[in-house]
Amino acid sequence: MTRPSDEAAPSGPLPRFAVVGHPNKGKSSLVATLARDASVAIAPHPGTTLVAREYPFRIDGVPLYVLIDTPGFQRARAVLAALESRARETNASAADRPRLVAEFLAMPGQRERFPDECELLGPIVAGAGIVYVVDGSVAYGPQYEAEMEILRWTGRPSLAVINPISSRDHVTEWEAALGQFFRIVRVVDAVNADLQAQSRLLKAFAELEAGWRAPIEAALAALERARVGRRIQTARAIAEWIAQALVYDVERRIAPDESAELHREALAAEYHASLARSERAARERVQAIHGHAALEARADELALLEADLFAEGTWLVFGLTRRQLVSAGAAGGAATGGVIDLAVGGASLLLGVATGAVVGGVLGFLGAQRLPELTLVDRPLGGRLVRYGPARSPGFPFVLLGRARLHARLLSRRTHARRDPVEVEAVPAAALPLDAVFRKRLERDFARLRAADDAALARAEATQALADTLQALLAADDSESAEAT
Ligand SMILES: Nc1nc2c(ncn2[C@@H]2O[C@H](COP(=O)(O)OP(=O)(O)OP(=O)(O)O)[C@@H](O)[C@H]2O)c(=O)[nH]1
Ligand SMILES: [Mg+2]
Repeated sequence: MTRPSDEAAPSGPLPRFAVVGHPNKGKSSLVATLARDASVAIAPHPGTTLVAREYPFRIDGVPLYVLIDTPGFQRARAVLAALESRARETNASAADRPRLVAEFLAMPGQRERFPDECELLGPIVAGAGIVYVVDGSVAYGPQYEAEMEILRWTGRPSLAVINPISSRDHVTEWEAALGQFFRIVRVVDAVNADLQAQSRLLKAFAELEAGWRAPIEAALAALERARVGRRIQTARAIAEWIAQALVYDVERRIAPDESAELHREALAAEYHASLARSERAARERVQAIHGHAALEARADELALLEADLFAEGTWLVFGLTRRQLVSAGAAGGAATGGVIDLAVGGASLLLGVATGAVVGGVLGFLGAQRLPELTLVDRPLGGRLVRYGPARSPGFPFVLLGRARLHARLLSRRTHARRDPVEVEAVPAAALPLDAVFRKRLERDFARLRAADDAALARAEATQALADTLQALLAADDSESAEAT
């Protein structure tokens, strides 16, 4: 196990928490969420975790505490019976129980007889705190008592987490039962807990042992700093992408007598494909900022789906679900104009579904007359160019921003326990409001970027101005989502 070598790390041994319980109750999910580690093995079937494994929670490479993922109890009753008979034989008192558990684990042959119990009890006997995870959607039963009793015998500080996997139906019952074994009982959704819920749980961890308070408080502070850092980086990534897209064009040299029109189709295709690629790259950057770099493979599948939708002439319009789109064909041309006006006015944001392939669709629903123009450029030193772009529609950057903002919001809320693809579902316009102040500020930022065009310094400043606006907007989105939970 790596120990902090950095000066910023708290001194003394790191707090360690063994996450234990019955198989398939979300132990690994809780570890992945708290450690912000998407590499933790999670699967729908029991017996996924077979060995105890440490996941240090690190900020800037410095470990602040350690979570230990463990296999579920398999033979709790047999282990408890063995411990009890040993206690009777040796006339042991309650004070002897922690030692009896340690001796039990050390006895030859135990790893073969009780591999799971040895794995999960090992770290506890070695000094870890106990986090006992149960599923609040299934009924409490006495079979759990042997597990809790064994944990009590270790004498280690402990708390219980009720994870409501599919409902909260049995939470009250569990609270009554767990309250007899654990001083602290919390209800936490292991897969969907937001940062506030995670922080509350960490505060409970800090109460388990006096020496753990300071390091956990340091972890909490680091967590908040990291969140702000992610927001700054995300705003910057989106600003750079929009700055690039706003002035993007494609050019081709043509012969003096050639018609520019002949090149329209090829240039438009190149323009759309390139913009789609750069949107994809921007999304990957935002995903990496959130520690979700591995999501890209799954986004590919989505891209295919959307490319098909686009090929059929369907537009993914904000406010319509994918199913509605598929069944209804597409939003009609007339309706589209109306939606665009709303988007430009800021009353509603026009959003496609995730991934870059839809950029073509986005341009599509900006209306034909709003597509980038084809221009003929006579060059001073001779020769002619035909140019496609940049997109001058005032709605264009708002569409790009709306999509990026929704994507960023999904990522900032996404825990590392989730294994489903990112689905930028159609969200009601009201979910991503853009008030008049932000809209005006953004209009100014976009105008500045368009005016700056090739002037490097002006461009850099305008990009930073947009990043500052976006950071404030993302902060507002974050606090709004925190209030909603
Ligand atoms: N919807 C939802 N699913 C959950 C939640 N917690 C766990 N799951 C699902 O339940 C399954 C088991 O989760 P794991 O985290 O692998 O459970 P475990 O306790 O580590 O399981 P073992 O390692 O096999 O003992 C996975 O399919 C999870 O996605 C939850 O809070 N909500
Ligand atoms: Mg597991």
